[in-house]
Amino acid sequence: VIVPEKFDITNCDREPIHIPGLTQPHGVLIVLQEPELTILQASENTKVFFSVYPEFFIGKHLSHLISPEQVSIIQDALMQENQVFIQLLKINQNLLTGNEVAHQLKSEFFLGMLHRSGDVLILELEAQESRKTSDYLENYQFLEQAIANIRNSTSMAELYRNITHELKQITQFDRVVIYKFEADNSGVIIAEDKESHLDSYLGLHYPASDIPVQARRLYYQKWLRLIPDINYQPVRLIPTNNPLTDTPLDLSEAVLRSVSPLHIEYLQNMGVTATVCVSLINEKRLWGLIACHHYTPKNVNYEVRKICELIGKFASIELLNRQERSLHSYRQQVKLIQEQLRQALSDESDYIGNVFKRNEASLLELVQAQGAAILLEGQLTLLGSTPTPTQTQAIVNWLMSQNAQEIIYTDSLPQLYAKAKNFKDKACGILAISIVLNHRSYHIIWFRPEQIHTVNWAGNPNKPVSVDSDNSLLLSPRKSFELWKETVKDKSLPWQHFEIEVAQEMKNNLMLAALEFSHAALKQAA
Ligand code: BLA
Repeated sequence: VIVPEKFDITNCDREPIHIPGLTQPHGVLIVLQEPELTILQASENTKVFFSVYPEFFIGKHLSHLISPEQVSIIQDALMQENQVFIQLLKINQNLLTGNEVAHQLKSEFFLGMLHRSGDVLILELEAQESRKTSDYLENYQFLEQAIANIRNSTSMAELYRNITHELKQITQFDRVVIYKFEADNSGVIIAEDKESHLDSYLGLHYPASDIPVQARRLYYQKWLRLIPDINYQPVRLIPTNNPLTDTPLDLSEAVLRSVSPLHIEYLQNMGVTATVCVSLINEKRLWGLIACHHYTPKNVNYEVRKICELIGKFASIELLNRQERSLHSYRQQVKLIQEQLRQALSDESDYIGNVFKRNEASLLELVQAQGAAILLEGQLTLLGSTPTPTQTQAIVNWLMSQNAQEIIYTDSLPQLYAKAKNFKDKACGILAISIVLNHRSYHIIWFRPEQIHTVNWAGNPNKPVSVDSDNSLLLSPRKSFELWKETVKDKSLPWQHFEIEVAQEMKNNLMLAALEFSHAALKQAA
């Protein structure tokens, strides 16, 4: 007997969330074998929706459940694409005569959604109030306006705000946030639209473990997830495994996939009752999520979900475009600054340290540093937020003892050089270029503070939930925040690849400065 693995806070990245063997109860899931359309499995709640137990029709043809006309609609749909929207499936009333009658049906009309999973076909049915479909034109107009608003945003901040605003408008949820993944897969809330009585989450950070790796992988594949009521009773699949292969059913693409209980507990601790989450995908990576929260049960229908998904897809493209544009303009800006510095250095007759001092903002901006030190033959110039001169000199000595490579950078100086713990609020990350010319050394060192000191506490991380007993809150934003603080301890924001390239280029300028400097010194000596 294989004892199933229990998943908790220590091993949640191993939970196979794509094969829970369970569904959410707000619809019916039916597994079909192609091409005959024999029913292989079904969610147990067919009893609730159709007044029949799955055992009654498993192994039989789909036409035992729905009318032959509807079966042929499905067959036609299968000729076209994997994911097809089928309207208004009507349950075959013949099935019910004799035992329970038609008025026992939870609904007469269903929306059918089809997709393939491995070798089987999954048909998901959602009860509809009527035969009426939604107003196409109204949806189209909303979408057109939403896309225009997103597109016309004049800054990144406005773009993020507009995305949350549009999702809030269409879902009517209490809170919508954008959760952006950092390079280390931790996350930060960078935009929010919410009901005014709610506390803000803006600026809050969470560790990578809050959205484990297999979940991130799944969300890269599937654009939207939905939990209309987190206090749901999961529904079993009958039978649990595909009877032909005895393998679990992959529900990655299923709307009704039952969600990890660990995530449910987290949402409970946050006080959230319903969620919709849309992925933001940046070329080859899950860039972020648009997370919508509601504090009472709330479902969103197929059309709204499709609109959310489309906004997510459009926003993803827009984000990518703008990122490329801003990288491009950063590169232009860097070129300009480099040129200015070069000019200034070659024109100046006075001490070069002063040149850098006059151009302090430019020098720091080059690599997004908070401070810098320039050391030319023992003369030290400090710019912005830096350690003391003595501490800086000690860093330089340490750098020189490192067999002075061309360029040294780290986002955790305290790990390499223990004394840095004392000034990590100024210099936790360093990026250093050094030149040794005629036995003299020249250095530029950029500093970044420990990350925790750069966080802008717009929200209150100590109070996102009102419950106070700590044990029950192992899975909660507060614990997460503590964990995140641990993971970024002794760390600055990492140096980006292109920033290191910029430093490399700056080395040429430093070389120029060093040459000038030694010429001037020679002249003075003569
Ligand atoms: C999933 N966790 C998620 C998701 C979010 C968060 C947004 C994705 C849900 C979706 O797309 O449908 C986390 N939600 C947050 C955070 C905020 C928020 C940080 O609103 C802040 C405002 N979660 C944990 C821990 C574990 C964990 C410690 O915090 C594991 C021990 C697990 N989270 C976990 C799992 C999933 C998840 C397994 C996947 C749920 C699923 O799709 O089945």
